[in-house]
Amino acid sequence: MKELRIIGVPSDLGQGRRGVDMGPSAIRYAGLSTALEQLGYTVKDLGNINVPTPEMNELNRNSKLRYLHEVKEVAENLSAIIRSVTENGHLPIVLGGDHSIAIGSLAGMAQSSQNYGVIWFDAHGDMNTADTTPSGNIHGMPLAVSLGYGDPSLVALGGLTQKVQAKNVVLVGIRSIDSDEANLIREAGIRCYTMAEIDRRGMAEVMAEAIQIATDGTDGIHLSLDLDALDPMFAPGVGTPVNGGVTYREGHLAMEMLAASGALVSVDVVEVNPILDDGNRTAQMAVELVESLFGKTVL
Ligand code: HAR
Ligand code: MN
Ligand code: MN
Ligand code: MN
Repeated sequence: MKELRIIGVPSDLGQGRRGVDMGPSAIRYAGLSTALEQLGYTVKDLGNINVPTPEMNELNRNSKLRYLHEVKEVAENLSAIIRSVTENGHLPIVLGGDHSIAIGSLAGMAQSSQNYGVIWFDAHGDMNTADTTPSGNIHGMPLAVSLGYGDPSLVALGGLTQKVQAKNVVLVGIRSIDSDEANLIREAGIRCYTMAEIDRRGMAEVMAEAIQIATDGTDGIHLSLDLDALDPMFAPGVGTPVNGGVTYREGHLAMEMLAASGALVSVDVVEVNPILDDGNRTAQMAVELVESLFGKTVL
């Protein structure tokens, strides 16, 4: 089995509420490395990449896309690390930070000439562009950027303008989409499994299809796991909670099915905000989900 590499990206530049920069610490504190070692993996934690804090007053917080320049630099740095991790044959686990960091994860995976699909596990579509964003927050845009839509400097990051093919991308857990964002999801042609569809068909059927789509003609799956996909009952420590989310067992079932697929090539764990949490529950939930993702079973 592949060795695992943990990379922390303490960014809160892509969204509006402070504290998500402490996500990597909270997830480490919840015991991520030890849990993975107990499953038999060799794990190396590469530490955090350097991220400017919003208090640094030379930052251009007034651009239409908030902290555009800094978000781009962070994504560039992350993409280079991802690339070296995968080229050494290891599997990257990226700890956020807000979801804007996935721009760097997907750019890094694309640069290492990996032909991969994406499962975007989220309450939100993250398919806004500069034209459709209601907030200017880049964490609402990373999937659009990775598909080639939006700010040209973000889209161009890492050379290739498209980091993944729309036909291999699925959204799972969706229940909050802005109206113009919905148009782009349709136009791009990505499969969107809303909570309503999960309710009706069940998570098992939905994930079986999602894995099929993400592996069709690819070498593996990148999972971008936004903790706000989970119902706030199980993951209260996130900046943009939305009721009616994925339950504890549905979340684990999804991760267990991904583990069984053997197709996982990389993962982001994002949007954990310990300041908004109840104790460290959301980071603990993240660690438990990652355990299932890497093969933890009862027997
Ligand atoms: N759609 C809204 C926006 O673009 C809210 C996005 C919230 N995003 C996340 N990531 N928490 O999924 O501003
Ligand atoms: Mn600079
Ligand atoms: Mn997200
Ligand atoms: Mn979200």
